[in-house]
Amino acid sequence: MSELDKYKRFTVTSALPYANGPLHIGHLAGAYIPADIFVRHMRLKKKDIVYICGSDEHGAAITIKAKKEGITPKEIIDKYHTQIKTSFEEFGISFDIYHRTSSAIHHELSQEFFLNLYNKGEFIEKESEQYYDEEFDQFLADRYITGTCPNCHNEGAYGDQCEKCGTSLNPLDLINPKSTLSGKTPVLRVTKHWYLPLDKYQPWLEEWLIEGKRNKWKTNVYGQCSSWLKAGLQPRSMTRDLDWGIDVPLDEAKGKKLYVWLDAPIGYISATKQWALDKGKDWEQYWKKQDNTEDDSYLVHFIGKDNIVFHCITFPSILHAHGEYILPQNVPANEFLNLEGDKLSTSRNHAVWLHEYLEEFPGKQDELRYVLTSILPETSDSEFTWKDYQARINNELVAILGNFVNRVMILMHKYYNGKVEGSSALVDENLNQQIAAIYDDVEQ
Ligand code: B3M
Ligand code: ZN
Repeated sequence: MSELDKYKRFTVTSALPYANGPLHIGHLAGAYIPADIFVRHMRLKKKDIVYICGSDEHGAAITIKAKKEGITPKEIIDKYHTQIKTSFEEFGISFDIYHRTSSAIHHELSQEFFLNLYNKGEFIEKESEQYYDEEFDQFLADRYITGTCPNCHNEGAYGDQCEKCGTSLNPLDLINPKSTLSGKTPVLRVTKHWYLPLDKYQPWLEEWLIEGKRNKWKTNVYGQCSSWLKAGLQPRSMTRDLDWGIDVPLDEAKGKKLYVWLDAPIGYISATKQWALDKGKDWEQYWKKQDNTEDDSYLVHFIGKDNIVFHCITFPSILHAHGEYILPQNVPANEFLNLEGDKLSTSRNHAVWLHEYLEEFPGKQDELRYVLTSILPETSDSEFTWKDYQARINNELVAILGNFVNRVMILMHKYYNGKVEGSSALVDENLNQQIAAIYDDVEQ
């Protein structure tokens, strides 16, 4: 028995990967294998469960990649959505639906959420000065501006972060800023945006999260959330001056798009809607509060540690402000997986790419799943090496598991005509109890 057994339904999500590049082993170990294990376990227990994922197809992550490859954002998302979906299928990640945020059903639901909060007067409307590229005639998203880091003087810092010293930045903090579009120095122009008042939700977050999740959430997740709340939350802009994304559904916001982190988590809900339409189910049972009773659906988000703030603070605040939705019961974020002594890195091509693994080790998906499961970075960063991969497969899968199965088969054939019959009544009672206890341990 686990404490989860009291819930009627389970809504399980894995982070929506950006459709701007292939997947690597770090993705699998962070948010997909752990969720898939949980979901398969709950399905074996005959639970009512839905496992949701899809491609995140908006934001500067997509437009920057399109510019790099010299094709349109639409071509980028179509290309990588297909590749990512295939990799997940090949590795047996058993989503009930793998959806996409470019779909009409998702655009509509995201706009509905924005309007719900707008009509309640939740947003703060604010004009501020932001960098503008006069040659390209557009405002510059944080990632479109580079300059010198005021902290460590690295010359290639981005508008939102210096990757060298890790400091989180504002574009206006950069010394000698340059547009990555034209290479020129951008100018400041006034623009209007709609901000989510996270400071206003802070007292509620202290109660729901800091009080309510103490000793319930993983310490790495709880610790990060506490330090943000301790530092004090600030309003966060939910709109952007971008030409790719979901339109802000207001006349006065022509040409503006929803901030990608407003729409992406809503992608979990729109994907559930699509799944329910396809399967004749009621999506609201998996997402909305039912009859004012205690939550009877258990919502859990599997993510990597870089997404904690959005899943533990921003998205719950949006759901809370909306009012009709359940909140995540748990957000078991994993730390990072390193490769051969170094951080996984897309830009330096330091990764084991899933599509390449599938070509070079055909039919060996379970071997990789086994090794990654053994080293999941659940409490701290962990390390993948090919030597360890080889040793775990040879010594554990082949020698221990293979040998165990082989012996059982031999004894079964020798003494029981190759059939497993009878019942646990034939087994020593003490041994039966030990077996049951192991099952509980494993479940915990
Ligand atoms: N696409 C960020 C990432 O891939 C983002 C996650 C969205 S989950 C709603 O790390
Ligand atoms: Zn720096």
